Amino acid sequence: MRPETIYLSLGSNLGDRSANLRAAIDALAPNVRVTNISSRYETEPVDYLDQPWFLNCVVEAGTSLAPLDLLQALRKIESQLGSKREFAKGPRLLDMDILLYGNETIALPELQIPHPRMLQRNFVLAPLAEIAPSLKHSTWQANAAALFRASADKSQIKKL
Ligand code: GSY
Repeated sequence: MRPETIYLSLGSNLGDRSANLRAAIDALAPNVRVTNISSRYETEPVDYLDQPWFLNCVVEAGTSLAPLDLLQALRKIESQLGSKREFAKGPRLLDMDILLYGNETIALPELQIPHPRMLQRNFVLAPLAEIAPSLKHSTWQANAAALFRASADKSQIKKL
């Protein structure tokens, strides 16, 4: 199977956040071949506000894993690195989400692609626009750079 280009969102707001992101990126090999990594962004929490700020980045990669196998691989990395979801939307050592899988649209109970909230989140749009400004999924009205410029999200982000 020809590798698909994928985009992943990584976030951490517990422990050594920078080391957590680095360890997660390293753990993606060999099934996920990383081709580009955005800057790290210090980001204000969204959804559940009473928690520490996150360190976020976006990774571009190639993979021959099928979407659900990729999801399983990401959940395994999260758990191997010691990340536990104490409660939904709460603090976590590591969170990895599939944003895009080629130009596919997937609507399964356990996996929706494009990620359903990605266009409402500066912590995703800013790093994505940084590494793939011209990227445009067929369901989007504009490319990543324009979507970030038009973002209605007021949460703060700082590029490091
Ligand atoms: O959805 C991923 C986990 N998460 C984040 C995040 O990664 N960054 C920011 N800024 N807020 C978040 N809220 C949740 S939940």
